Amino acid sequence: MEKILIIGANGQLGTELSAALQTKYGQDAVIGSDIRKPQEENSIFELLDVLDNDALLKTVKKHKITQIYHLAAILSAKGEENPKMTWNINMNGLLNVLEVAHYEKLKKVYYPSSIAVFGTTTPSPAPQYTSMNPATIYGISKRAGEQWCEYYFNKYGVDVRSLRYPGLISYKTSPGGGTTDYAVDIFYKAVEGAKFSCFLEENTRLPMMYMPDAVRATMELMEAPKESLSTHEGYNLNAFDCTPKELYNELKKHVPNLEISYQIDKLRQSIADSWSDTVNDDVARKDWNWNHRYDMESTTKDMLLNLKKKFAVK
Ligand code: AKB
Repeated sequence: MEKILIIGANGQLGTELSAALQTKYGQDAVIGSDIRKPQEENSIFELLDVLDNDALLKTVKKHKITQIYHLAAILSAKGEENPKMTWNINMNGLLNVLEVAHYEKLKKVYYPSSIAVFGTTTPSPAPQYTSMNPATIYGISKRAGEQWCEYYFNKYGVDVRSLRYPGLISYKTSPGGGTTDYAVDIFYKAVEGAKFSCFLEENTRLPMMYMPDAVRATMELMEAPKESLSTHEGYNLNAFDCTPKELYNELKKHVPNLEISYQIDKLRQSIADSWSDTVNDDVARKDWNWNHRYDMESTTKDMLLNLKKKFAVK
């Protein structure tokens, strides 16, 4: 029987991945953990700081963990406020997880990477194997993390798998500290009837994905036969790409009164400018049959529907 530990279970991805894993493996098979308690405890939960390797080992032994999803990280914009702290959390957290996976002979580890590993020398669309010169400490730590994953796989046989997520759009839990966060905020403003102030320029194109696709991609990669995987670094993952102006125009079809203004945040604009505007995910499509289901139009419809429901319930 699988016992899955999710580190960073309260975050944007963690909340939804935990629920999906509970549906698949059963409520008792998923142990959520984070540095703070969740607002609602829907599963077995442990307070855990991934930098505390004794506590991590104890949790793994206590619950007889077989798989870890290590989602805790500081994102791109927030990471620039304190680069050394970001490196410590993003890097040493992963190393603690890889060590425990190696010594406790865990079956699998999941490590999320990001389009932040790309840089200004990366061609567009970004190929799977390409020039990478990440400009943020978050991107540097994700790229180094991918290489540590490949190293632990080759040297110790730790079956660690990873995806390079685009900006994730979701309605259950908000992201925090990222450069792509505007693409979530705009939906909240549309539903609240408020004016949206965008921190990126109107023509800044970035890769995006709706959360149901991101959760399904993660589960499909984790279930794929090991022999079919050609890399244990992060797989490129693509759904659609858009600019703030295009997303705004799509939203206007449903919310005609929505207004937008642009107050550019220099830091986040420079981060977005350093990233690839679109990625090529042919390797994921070939190795484990990845296929996205949501484009910008269907994401917009579903987001609005669900956010309206969420606010109506309150
Ligand atoms: C961020 O904007 O930092 C994240 C990411 C693309 O990894 N959403």
